[in-house]
Amino acid sequence: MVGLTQYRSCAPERVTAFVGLGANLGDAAEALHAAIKAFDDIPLTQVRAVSSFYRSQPIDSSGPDYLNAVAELQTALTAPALLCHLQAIEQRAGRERPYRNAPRTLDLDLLLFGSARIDSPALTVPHPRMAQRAFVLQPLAEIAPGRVTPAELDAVAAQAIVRVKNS
Ligand code: A4P
Ligand code: MG
Repeated sequence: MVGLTQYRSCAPERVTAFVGLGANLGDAAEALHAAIKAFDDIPLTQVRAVSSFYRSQPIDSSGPDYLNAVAELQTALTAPALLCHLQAIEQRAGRERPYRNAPRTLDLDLLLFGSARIDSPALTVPHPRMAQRAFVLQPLAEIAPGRVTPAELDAVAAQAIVRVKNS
């Protein structure tokens, strides 16, 4: 008889991933809500938590204020496969890339993928600029306090950011 442990080892490994959402063109709140709904349709993936939405001025970018949030996903996909689905959701939201850091209808960044460290041409994880940004660290700390240290939050405390209702 095959033990339960042996069956468990056949199941795909599930990883906790954190995705940063951002938008500052069009109806940004609607874009974030639609993206969160679309995460449920990513195969082998579930939404575990979503932060409040946060409003802030563009950093190294331009245009209207941004709305940002962070979602916790559990997935059995690989990191590149998850990124591919995130990019498809961006495209469906009308994302255009006229120049670097241009205003955008929807940006989905893979912030963390378990404890993985990835440095490939198409994917860097942890996201290389997340530690510099209150609009990433504050929503991340809200849903996963263990993933952000007080020192990291202190380092971005001067960046003005307002938590807004997300319903
Ligand atoms: N890529 C590599 N690693 C990743 C990753 N971890 N997650 C590659 C997602 N993509 C990753 O991304 C360009 C390429 O990065 C992709 O082809 C992918 O293979 P992109 O989304 O086309 O371009 P981007 O969004 O301009 O780049 P990125 O790196 O997301 O920009 P940043 O540095 O995150 O800055 N101010 C406020 N207040 N709120 C914001 O949300 N966002 C930005 C974007 C600037 N200022 C902002 C905000
Ligand atoms: Mg991006």
